[in-house]
Amino acid sequence: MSFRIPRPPRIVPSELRPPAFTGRLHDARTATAVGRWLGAAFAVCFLTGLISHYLQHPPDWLANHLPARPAWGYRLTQGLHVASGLAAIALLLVKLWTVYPRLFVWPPLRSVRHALERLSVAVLVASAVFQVLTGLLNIVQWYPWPFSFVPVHFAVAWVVAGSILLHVAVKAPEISAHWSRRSKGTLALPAEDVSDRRSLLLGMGAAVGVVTLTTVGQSFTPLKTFDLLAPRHPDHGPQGLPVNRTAAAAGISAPALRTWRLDVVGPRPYALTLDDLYAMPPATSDLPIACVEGWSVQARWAGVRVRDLVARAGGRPGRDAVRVTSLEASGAYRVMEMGTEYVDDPLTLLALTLNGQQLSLDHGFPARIIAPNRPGVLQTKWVHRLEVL
Ligand SMILES: Nc1nc2c(c(=O)[nH]1)N[C@H]1C(S)=C(S)[C@@H](COP(=O)(O)O)O[C@H]1N2
Ligand SMILES: [Mo]
Repeated sequence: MSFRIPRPPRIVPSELRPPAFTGRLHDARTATAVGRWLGAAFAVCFLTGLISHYLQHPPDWLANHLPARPAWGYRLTQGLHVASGLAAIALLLVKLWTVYPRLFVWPPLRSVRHALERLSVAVLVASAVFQVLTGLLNIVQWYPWPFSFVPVHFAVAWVVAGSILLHVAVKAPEISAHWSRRSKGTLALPAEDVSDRRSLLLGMGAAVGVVTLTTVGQSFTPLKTFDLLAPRHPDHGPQGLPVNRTAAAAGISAPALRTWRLDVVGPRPYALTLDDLYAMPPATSDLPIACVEGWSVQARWAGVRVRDLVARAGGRPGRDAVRVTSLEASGAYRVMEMGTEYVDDPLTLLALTLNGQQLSLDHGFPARIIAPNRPGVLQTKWVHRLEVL
């Protein structure tokens, strides 16, 4: 028996070079075909995100012009925001796989222009990954970071949008050359790649389809049977409706409610007991709760119109905004302001019942706000004070 000790390979600089990636589908045509879908998903996500942001945090000049209709508007746009964001995760993975060999180009920096281009791609990849990841963790309400989600997610959205625009501008010649199935002037793309590319795109479509089908039922109730992966199910919760923040989490206890009064502050302030509220002209609204985290459910609410309460305090519905305060001791959603369009809308209620039953403690007993076309975070529960502004 003879042993031969293998000699260590001689390391010369040229052997430090990364592999040449002869693997298929790392070409510009595939990157373009995948990138189009990813771009579309990010565009929908960005626009619906802006809508959500400005409905939730309107600048002063906008607050009294936000439209209360269509009543289902926020339900649709936020459902799309979360669905397109989830789809973008699958699309982004495929896109990164398609282009990753470029991470190893040699020499790594050829010129100032090349360095800038690589830097812009680094910003794009980092911000896009950050954005879909923080969004995903937000819908499961897990915040393993020291910053507050909303302002950071909003700011990074602009970074993603800007770097996509820059990327598309830099790559415009390549994108246009590879836009159609028959890439212009690139005889180099092997014919056998066509069917592989089709398979890759079909696989990508299937992945997006599965992700969407197993989550979209959280907001699109006809598909709720397939809602297996979304954090919330539209039917699971007291009174057939999910609860985001429970009374216990908000520190609302039965003793505090025993002395409950609704204070309405305005030119002619007054206070009402729950019996007084039940004695007022009742109104009913069929409206969804549409959470920023993507789930939404339609329900039947009954109570007193906010505009009637405001008018009785000497406020002018259609002219005056309202500040709503919850019994909750602390918490980001304890105080909410409502622009004139919402105050004036006949669908906007101080709700006392949900689907025909008195509100449960977790849904905001004794009284909560329900208004059309507004994020769930502004549908304040355990209301004890309305202030005409
Ligand atoms: N006072 C108060 N109201 C609140 C909240 C809160 O944390 N505090 N959470 C809001 C959020 S994020 C949503 S989505 C809705 C959910 O209402 P539900 O629990 O009745 O479904 O309540 C809103 N009202
Ligand atoms: Mo929410």
